[in-house]
Amino acid sequence: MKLYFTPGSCGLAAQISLREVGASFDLVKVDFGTKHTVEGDYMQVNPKGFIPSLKLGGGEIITENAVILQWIADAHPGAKLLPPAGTMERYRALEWLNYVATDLHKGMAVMFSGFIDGASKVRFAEGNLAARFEYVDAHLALNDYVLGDTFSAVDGYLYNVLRWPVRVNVDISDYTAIQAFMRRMEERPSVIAALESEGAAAKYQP
Ligand SMILES: N[C@@H](CCC(=O)N[C@@H](CS)C(=O)NCC(=O)O)C(=O)O
Repeated sequence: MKLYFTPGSCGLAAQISLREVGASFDLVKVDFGTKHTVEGDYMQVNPKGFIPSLKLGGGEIITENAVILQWIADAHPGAKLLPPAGTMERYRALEWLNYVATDLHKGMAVMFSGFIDGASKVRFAEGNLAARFEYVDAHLALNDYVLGDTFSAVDGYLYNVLRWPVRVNVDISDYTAIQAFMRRMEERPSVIAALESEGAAAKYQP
């Protein structure tokens, strides 16, 4: 199995889950600018040009973070990374996965965009993102992990995305439940190893 990723971006979530289930995988680094890897043209792997992609042993390629995370969970049911398919708990987990993928991940992507000027980004952060962080913070004030008491695939994705605000000058240091969540996540061997493999700072700095 191969995980195509770029350090510091949204491939961290899949890597955390792969490590949580004890999967054996290789990391293939994608150059954002050239869309190339050591193997050649990344567009042949994922014509959308996005990371992450997960290439399975049989050659099938899965794209889209929220789908990759579901595949990892479903292929390793013993790890209980997501509730079983068909249950109401699974739909609750999917609500969160979708929220992280759309409102948070793609919301944060606005802040990295080269097409949007600085003043617009500030307005967007204050007028849109702040409410998303407040919602997550209020939820985490009542729950150690997104789905309750135990870690799930959603947590790795949320952790991944919440490492980004500081990089775009969005201050989330006052969200105390989010800060506690980040520290909790950084105690997990999967997170420590994934950060190390990306050459990322081991600790999230608010
Ligand atoms: N819909 C995709 C989006 C993934 C995505 O936005 N990936 C970003 C990194 S976090 C990317 O590959 N950006 C490359 C680029 O914009 O050139 C998913 O949910 O997996």
